[in-house]
Amino acid sequence: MRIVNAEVVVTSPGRNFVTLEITTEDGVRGYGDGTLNGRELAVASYLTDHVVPLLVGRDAHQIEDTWQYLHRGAYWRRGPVTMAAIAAVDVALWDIKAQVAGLPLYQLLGGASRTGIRAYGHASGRDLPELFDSIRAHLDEGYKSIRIQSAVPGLGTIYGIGAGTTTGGTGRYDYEPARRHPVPTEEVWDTRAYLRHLPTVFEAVRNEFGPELPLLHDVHHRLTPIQAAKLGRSLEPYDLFWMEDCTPAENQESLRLVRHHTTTPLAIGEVFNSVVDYQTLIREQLIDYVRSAVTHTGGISPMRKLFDYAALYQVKSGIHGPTDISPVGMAAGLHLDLAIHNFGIQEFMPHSAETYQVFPHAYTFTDGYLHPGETPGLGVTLDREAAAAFPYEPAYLPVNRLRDGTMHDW
Ligand code: CS2
Ligand code: MG
Repeated sequence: MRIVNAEVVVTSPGRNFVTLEITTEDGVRGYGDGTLNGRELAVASYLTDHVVPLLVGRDAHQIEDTWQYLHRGAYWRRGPVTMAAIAAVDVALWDIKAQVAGLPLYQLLGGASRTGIRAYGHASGRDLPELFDSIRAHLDEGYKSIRIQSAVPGLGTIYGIGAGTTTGGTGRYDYEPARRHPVPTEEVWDTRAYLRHLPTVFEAVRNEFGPELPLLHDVHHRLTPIQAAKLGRSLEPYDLFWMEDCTPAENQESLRLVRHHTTTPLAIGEVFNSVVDYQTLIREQLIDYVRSAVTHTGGISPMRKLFDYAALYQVKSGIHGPTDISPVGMAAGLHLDLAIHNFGIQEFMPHSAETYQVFPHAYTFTDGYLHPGETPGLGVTLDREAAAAFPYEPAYLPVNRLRDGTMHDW
């Protein structure tokens, strides 16, 4: 089934997205997400200038060979731009294969291993009353697990604090980290203030909402290994579902120090691009959840291998699902979530109405559980006309500096 066309569509309904549309000689269209927040045009160019010319004429059924062709054939392997581009191709081809088979994609991945996909939502607050309101609003939306992010007294804007934390009935709060600004905005960080404040927030949340509600927190790469060990230990009384990205994990061995000092479960990997990035972390049981997104890890083909490797060590999935993963990328993750055995949890930050107008989709969120739907293929399409109404706008993620001006991890 020859590929006769492949096009890259860049659109910005509320935020920027990069989507690859592949068309076969039989008129079947498949979609793949190549969105890399704040670097979108790099992936669009990689696809348009270097990959699309290689796709036309290929057999759309040869997914694994195409993956290897783009991965090994590039000579320059891995990295966020390359892997987002390859992911867009891989997912579009899986979408096509499932459409041709007349089955929802999860059926090609081994069928359903559960009836629904447990999701977690993002609650945050500039103070406790606002945080409690945000938690209640998410519980009202049906979420059964909640990520907690809090402002830190004495610091201005920090990661994860939504401008408007009440959902207003959409299950979404308007926190979009990438700002439409000619240069990145700068935030100020103080680790000691954060380490003093966060345990008091979790104590208050447990006192207010009780011991059962699964609570998650994203440290967002900001601590040294010993600081992460200290935080993990100080949060143990509050029984977190996970503490995420507690320290930059390029140095995988640094997690040995964290693991040595705390039993708080650890989730890592949203900035990783391949199974290689996890090798020591998984083999030495240094993490409990794999946070990769399909879009940033080369697609469904390598993600299946990653989850199979993780399963050997009882490590579970925790697929990354913020709004900078498009509905196409979200759907790809949901099909995997439904099929794999070692499923843990799925992040779900709903998109805006504008985004859903551009990306009609079959997946649903009901009473705290997601489902990819039963539509053949991925179950998401791209409305080209609607997409054209939202042209690309430059946007950057913020950067972070310590009080003395030193660059720090955002
Ligand atoms: C975050 C992301 O959802 C998360 O866990 O770490 O929101 C992250 O900040 C963005 O994806 C960056 O683009
Ligand atoms: Mg994160």
